[in-house]
This record gives sequence, C-alpha cells and structure tokens, in this order.
Amino acid sequence: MTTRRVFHRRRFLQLGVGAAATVGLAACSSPSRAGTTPVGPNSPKVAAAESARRAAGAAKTSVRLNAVTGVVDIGGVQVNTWSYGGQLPGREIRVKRGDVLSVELSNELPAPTSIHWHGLALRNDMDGVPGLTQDEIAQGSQFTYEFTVPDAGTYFFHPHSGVQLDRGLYAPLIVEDPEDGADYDSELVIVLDDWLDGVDRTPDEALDELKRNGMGGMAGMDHGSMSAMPRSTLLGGDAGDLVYPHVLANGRTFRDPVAAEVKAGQRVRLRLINAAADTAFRVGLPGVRMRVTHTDGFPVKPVEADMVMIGMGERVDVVVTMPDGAVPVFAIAEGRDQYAQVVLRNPTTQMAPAGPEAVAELAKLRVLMAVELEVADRVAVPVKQPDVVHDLVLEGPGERYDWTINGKPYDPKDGLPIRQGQYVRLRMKNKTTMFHPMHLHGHTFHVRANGDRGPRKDTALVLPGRGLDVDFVADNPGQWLTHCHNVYHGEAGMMAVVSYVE
Ligand SMILES: [Cu+2]
Repeated sequence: MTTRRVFHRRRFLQLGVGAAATVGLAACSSPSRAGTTPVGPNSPKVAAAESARRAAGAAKTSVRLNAVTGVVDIGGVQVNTWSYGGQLPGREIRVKRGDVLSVELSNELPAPTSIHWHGLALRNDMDGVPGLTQDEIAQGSQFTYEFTVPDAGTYFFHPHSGVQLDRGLYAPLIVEDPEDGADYDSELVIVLDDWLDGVDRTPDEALDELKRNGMGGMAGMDHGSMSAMPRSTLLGGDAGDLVYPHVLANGRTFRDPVAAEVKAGQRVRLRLINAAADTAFRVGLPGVRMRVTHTDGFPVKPVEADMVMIGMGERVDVVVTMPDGAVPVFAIAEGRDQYAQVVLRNPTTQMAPAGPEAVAELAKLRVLMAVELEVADRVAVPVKQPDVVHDLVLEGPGERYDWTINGKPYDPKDGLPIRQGQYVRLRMKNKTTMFHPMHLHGHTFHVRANGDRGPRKDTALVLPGRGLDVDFVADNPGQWLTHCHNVYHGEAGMMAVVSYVE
C-alpha cells in the first residue's frame, strides 16, 4: 500500500443546501403531487414507443457478450481486471440505424452487473439501470438486451452498476448511417480511458478512500504534492479527484500504442470516445488539422480545429487527411501530466512517431469545446418556450464525499416529473469547484449555447460556478437517469431521475 494524503483543498462556492433547493421556477411541479403516476419501464407506453420506432422487417444483429475477470495487457503492463471477453476495449458492436440489436450478456463477474447503452434513445426497459429500469444481473446469470437502434452515430456501452465502468468494462457501439462515407475513406474508433484497476487498487477501494477523505477529495497514490492534483484553466477548476497510474487509448499506454495503417492522402474519420471515469482529454494530431463533424453521435456544422476537449461520456467525430510518414493521435489527460496515443502510419513508412515534445507543442494550441459547435440543420429543433423547467443544482463533495443534485443524493423514487410531448428545459447550475459532464439517458438534448444553435448532445460539460441550459422533447416515455459521468460523483449521489408521469 502506498501513502495516502489528504488535501483539504476544496472550498465550496458556498450556497447552503436549503437555499439551493429553493432555486427554481414556479413551473417545477412537486414530484409528490397526487395523481402523478410514474410511467415505469414495463408500461405499455414504453412498448408503444418501441413499436413506433421499429420498421417492419428491421434487420437484427445478435451478439453474445461475456463479462469476465482476468489478466489484460495494457501495453507492457499486466493488470487483473474485469472486461468484456478478456479484451480492452471490448469488441466493437456495429449496426445500422434502424436495426434491432440483441445482446445476450453472461455475467461471469464476482458481482452483479448491467449494461447501459450510452447515448441511445432506446426503450426504457433496456436502458440498463438497476433499481430503476431493471434488476441487477446476478453473478452466474444471463440477460438479453434487445431494442431498436434509433439514431446513427458514435456510442459506447458500459455497466451502470457501482464504479464498474472504471474497470475494463466498456466497448464501442457504432451505428452506421446509410448516408455516411461521402467525406471520408476509412474510419478508426479510438476509446480513451484512465486506468488504475489492478495496478495498486480497485475502483471500489478508490471510492472508499474518497469517502474517507471527504471533501478533501483527492485520493492520491504516492504523488504526494499539490502539483499532482489535476487542475485545468479550460475546465475552470479541479480536473479530477483521483491520481491514475496510466491513461490509455484503445487499451494501451503511450509506451506501446496501437498503430493503424493509413495511406497518405486518405481521409480518416476518427470516432473519439471518452470512457474514462475521472479524466477529460484534449485530442489532436501534430501538424494535422481536424474537421469536427459530430458530437455525441449527432452532426454539427463542420468546423476546423487543432485540438478538441472530450469529457467523460462525450464523443467527438473528426475527419483528418493522412500526411506522409506517421502521425500520432494524442490524447492529453486534462490537468494531468499524462497522455495516450494511437499512431496512424503509412504502410511503407519506417518513421517513428513523435514523442513528448510534440505533445507539449500541441498542448499550446487552442482547444475547441463542444458547446462552441453549431448544430447541423437536419437535426436542429426550434427553440420553444418550455412547458416545464427543472433546475438541477450541482453541489459537493460534502463531509463524506457526497455529491448531490438539488441538495439530495440519488433517490430513484423522487423524480423530476415531465409528461410525454412536453418541451422540457433542464437548467443545470454548478455550485462546486469541479466540472461535471452531465449525461441524460434516453434522449439527446439541445445545448442552449452559441445563440440558439448549440449542438445536440447527451453529455455536456457544466463548468464550476457556471450554468448550462439544455432542452429536449419528451418523446421517449419511461424513467431516465440524468447524472454526472464522473463515475465517482455519480456513485456518490450526483444522479437524479427525469420521470415521465401520467
Ligand atoms: Cu461530477
């Protein structure tokens, strides 16, 4: 065991819990109002929504998935972890928009598990949230997820059980659009992660430490100095709660990266997925500009960038033109002195990829934030006066590492009520000193930024001391989580339910 240090660094942007709870509009109705029955995952309304999205004769893709324990090589380092099928990331699932996906999960882990299909507007009873949309999948048992895949784009899947996401349980889910491919020749999926499991502690032990340290937050390893604490100007404060021994791109450390062969002049679509628990990444390629085309699966007006920020749970698609020789795609861990890479290499080149100096140079370039993106016309939804507004005041970490929404820890029975067909606004306010990637299940919202032209997303960064409004149309009945995609914050309470009622 290494030395743990506690840093009492966090000062609240103090707003008492009582005061926070009263912030809100009259439009917020009380969740306990009589006559409002939650539309549960087994409601006929959920089945009806699924029928409406399933085309006659839709193709079905069947996949078998085993959640297992075992040793995985993350690039010269052997770790004992939990993964899908013993590989990291798990094997990609690829379907077409409108297909039916059927996944039979075998749980061979020593704990109950689940799978959440991150970003998909799927049927509520297949959303994979134990205690809200299904029972836990017990060890030694199977569960089959089956649902229509409504939208094309870059997605991923992971458990929604405790902090299992911070083990090796994640894999890409790519949904092809028949209209894809006009602006690129090939594609490459890159999954980013921060890694501690099997090195010096498990994620469960890390969470226990955080709870013991309380609002001190940082559960470091033996990097006992203030400089080891992730901080970021771009993210407006604290950039993470844990120190990670490694960061990974496609399951490998920077020392032994994955290499992909690409011919010079080819246009490559990079599908970038941040599956980390506690780390945002800025991604870029030295000397190569990126054309950003999508975020969280949905198209944006294409824009050029040198670097792009990707928070936990976010995805960004970019198209790059392959230069001569070899070029790394660098993923620089925000606020940490670490990076990961995937190398693009011409089949004929002997050239070695760029090293740490190139990372330092790249880190000086301007970073595009997703809220700066502009929604593509074909997925834009006109702004309306909302039918219902819910405030989500984000606070924490409290005395015992309690992260809350509206002054309360997660309670699946205490939802924010909405009704089918409503135009809903969530007004998030971050009263903490750390950024929160706020994720909504079952919908993609419209980020009310950039005038009224912000992107469609399912996960958006809410910076310290700032607010963010997101709107969505209530067109997918059920009980849906909205939560921080820092898995430790979520598990420590920063989750709430958006609850369709009737
Ligand atoms: Cu958070």
